[in-house]
Amino acid sequence: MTGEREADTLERDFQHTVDADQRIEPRDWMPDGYRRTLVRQIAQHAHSEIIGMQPEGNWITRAPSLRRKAILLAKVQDEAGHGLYLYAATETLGAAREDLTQKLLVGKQKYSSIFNYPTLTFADVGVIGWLVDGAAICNQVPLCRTSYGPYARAMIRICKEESFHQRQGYELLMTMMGGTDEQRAMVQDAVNRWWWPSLMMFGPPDDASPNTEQSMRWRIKRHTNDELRQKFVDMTVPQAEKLGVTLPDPELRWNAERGHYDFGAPDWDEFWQVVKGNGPCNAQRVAHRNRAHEEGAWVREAAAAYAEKRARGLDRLAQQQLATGGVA
Ligand code: FAQ
Repeated sequence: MTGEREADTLERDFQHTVDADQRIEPRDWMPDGYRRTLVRQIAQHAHSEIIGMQPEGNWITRAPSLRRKAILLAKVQDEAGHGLYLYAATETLGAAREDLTQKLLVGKQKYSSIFNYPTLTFADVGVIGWLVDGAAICNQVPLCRTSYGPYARAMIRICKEESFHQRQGYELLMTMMGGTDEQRAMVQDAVNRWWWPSLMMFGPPDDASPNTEQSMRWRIKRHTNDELRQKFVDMTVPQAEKLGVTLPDPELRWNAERGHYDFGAPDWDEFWQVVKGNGPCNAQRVAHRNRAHEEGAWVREAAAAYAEKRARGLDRLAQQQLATGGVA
């Protein structure tokens, strides 16, 4: 009985902290469900960054100039960095990175649906920067105020880099749109292929999103999937006009009454197929990640051997210092 009362008090205090917009830190008490939800979301996010290196990585060796190659290399490296910050955030919740990596490799944990589409031309690199990073920013800026401290702090740095990524994508597309008719057609074709998958990145509609309500109560999520999708559309339509491309949605129009753009519904059957592993590139992405993991085994072994050697050396040094009374 006392235990139950204690648990109630802990839960009430926890919710007070969250409602007061204060951060929960790793050593604070938290409900098991809160911890589980965070590990699920942050791990999926980390996996998305790591798998998300593949579609653009596909173009590094074929970038049309040294400048474009250097920019693309830096962007793809940033994505690896984001994955690492995020795995580190899950570790503060007691998750083991090896365990999460394993779950990604065997398909037990998800990553964003968007990375299961192919990158057919170099215009796709620009469109990923513009639309995919643009959608990522819309979704992730509110996460800088998410209730779990380490996740919120990781997101601040990630968002700064994502904004830069979005601008490089838009700049690339502006350059292509100022080029030949063929280049303009490549941009339009890439926009046609990436628009709907970008809208799907925000997750299912609110009435089909099982996690939103609780995640909003815990202030892990600050907005619903549909709210963020609307924000993205409102932000992107004027950018598309300036760029000179058409967004492939006949229902897209300004609604003065709502003060927002109306837009059509993505194909949710396609979304769930991709989430279930049946998208155009799911098998390829996971197979590639498994191959890279196997090929990187020697790096992990070497790093572990070095860490062990260093720890032994430090241990010896400490013993010597003890023996000499701290005089080297
Ligand atoms: N893809 O109840 P909800 C990036 C799953 S990073 C696959 O609404 P929730 C950077 C969902 O997990 C992109 N699965 O779920 C970059 C759940 O399944 P579960 C990643 C999805 O968590 C740019 C089920 O459906 N960003 O782009 C998707 O409340 C360029 C029901 O959904 C993040 O991860 C999806 N799109 O809301 C890198 C941001 N949507 O777990 C390279 C953080 C939903 O119960 C190049 N995450 N599902 O089995 C979030 O904000 C949320 O987790 C949502 C989903 C909004 C994604």
